[in-house]
Amino acid sequence: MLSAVEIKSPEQIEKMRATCRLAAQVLEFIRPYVVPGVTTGRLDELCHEFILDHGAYPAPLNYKGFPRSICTSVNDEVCHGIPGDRVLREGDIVNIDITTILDGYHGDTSDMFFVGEVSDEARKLVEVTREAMWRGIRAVRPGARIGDIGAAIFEFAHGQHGYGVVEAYCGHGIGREFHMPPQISHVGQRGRGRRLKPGMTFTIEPMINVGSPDCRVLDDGWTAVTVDGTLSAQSEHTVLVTDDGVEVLTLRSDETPLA
Ligand code: EYL
Ligand code: CO
Ligand code: CO
Repeated sequence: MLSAVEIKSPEQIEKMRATCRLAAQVLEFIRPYVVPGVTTGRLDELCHEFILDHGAYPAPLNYKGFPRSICTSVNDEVCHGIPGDRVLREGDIVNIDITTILDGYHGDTSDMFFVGEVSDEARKLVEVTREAMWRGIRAVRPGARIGDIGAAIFEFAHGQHGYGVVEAYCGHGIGREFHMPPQISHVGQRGRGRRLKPGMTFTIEPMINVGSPDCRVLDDGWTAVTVDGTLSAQSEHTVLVTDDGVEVLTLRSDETPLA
């Protein structure tokens, strides 16, 4: 049976706005540090400190045993890359995924970063991935269905660009818990799934591969990579269903909302 999706009260929504604003600020803060020669472990330390300095806690740390405070997923890594001694090199692309806990509420957002100059293939993948996420976000409004989100993402990323859309990992409801109902597939079918209602909060976080959509988990037990070694990209926002559409709770100042 499908478990209920929580409808946030106005007070809860204010707390979601605050934690999501902080998560967005972490991504803005870390950008200048993502340069050739930095280690993913250093990026983790910097984000960890920034989050604690703002009175919050990093949700991934010890979540199901995850050993670090952020996820850093490089090149063919799809998600859940563990920060460590890996040195970022010119031409790499890296996803940095931040989840804050502030006043008991979670805010979850990620984006791609270019390390120096990157290939045209990498740049195009990242641009299509961001636009796929925005198309999913623009499908959110009261009365729409969850399947409409993944349909918009899939039709653009696979239908128009031929990329693989990862099915193994989904967006998720979020609030007092990191992961709550509903699951948001990025390969949805229009008109399917439950209806969206004002006060729902969830993430949209498509992972898009140049080649096959299939993933495998490395021997470290966490890092998901593409089975065929092709590049993968992801971007993620936490959103609120409003009375007349959608509010992007993790929106950054460098982004154009819903253009
Ligand atoms: C930790 C737990 C296996 C995250 C998300 C960090 C990794 C691998 C078990 C989902 C699931 C982030 O929503 C997420 N990111 O947007 N696990 C996650 N972990 C982890
Ligand atoms: Co995330
Ligand atoms: Co998430």
